[in-house]
Amino acid sequence: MNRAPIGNVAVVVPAYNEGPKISETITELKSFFEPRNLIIVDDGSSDHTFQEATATGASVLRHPINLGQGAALQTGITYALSRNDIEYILTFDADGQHSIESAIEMIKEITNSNLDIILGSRFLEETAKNMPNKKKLILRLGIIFTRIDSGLKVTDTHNGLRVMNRKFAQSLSIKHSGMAHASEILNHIKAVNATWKELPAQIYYTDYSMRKGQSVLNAVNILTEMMYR
Ligand SMILES: Nc1nc2c(ncn2[C@@H]2O[C@H](COP(=O)(O)OP(=O)(O)OP(=O)(O)O)[C@@H](O)[C@H]2O)c(=O)[nH]1
Ligand SMILES: [Mg+2]
Repeated sequence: MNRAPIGNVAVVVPAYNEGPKISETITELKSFFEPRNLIIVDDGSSDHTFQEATATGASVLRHPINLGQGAALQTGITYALSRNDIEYILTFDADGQHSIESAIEMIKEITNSNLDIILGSRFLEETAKNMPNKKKLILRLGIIFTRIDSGLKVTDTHNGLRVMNRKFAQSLSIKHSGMAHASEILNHIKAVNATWKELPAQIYYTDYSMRKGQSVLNAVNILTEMMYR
């Protein structure tokens, strides 16, 4: 794979208490992106996430208190848009679950098309490694709800791997500070009639990500947050 730095893409990485993993995630991203284009948003972590991220030379922003993944993404996107050289924004999780190879494919596709946004999907192909069955079931229910709610025929929901062009990012203003922002983005695609597609996203379920990740109870919270917005 070509490892020349990709100049006009900013990578927004929301990070909350990812001290054990953040350095590794950024180091991998640095093989493909210039460090200044890696925008890490430390979401009020109480561990050493900020120090670890800063030591890598990436651009690190910090929320003084924990605001949630949606708020962290919006902070990163706003900062990326303040840079005139940025044409595309990739969102990429800090916890090591996302695959750079999938992200690069998505970037290639968006730069060679006139799509506004490309969404990573765990279900387009079987690309979710070791996903627990309980999680699969919850996500399947979430997808049905999301299809009805957004009117988009998506095959996945609440997947943090996506790439958008500048125009779409400028039109977006994430209001849901927590995890329901993913549905908000889909609703926004519909609202502004954006051009979109999904591409397969390899997602790794590791002991670390599962210890830290979203619980089943939180899936119910997200649904409730979406219904009463
Ligand atoms: N849980 C959580 N994550 C946050 C927050 N702010 C930023 N993040 C980051 O958002 C990314 C996704 O969070 P996860 O909790 O792993 O959510 P997920 O990947 O959708 O869910 P899992 O598949 O269960 O891991 C990670 O990089 C987190 O560090 C927050 O307030 N809470
Ligand atoms: Mg995760």
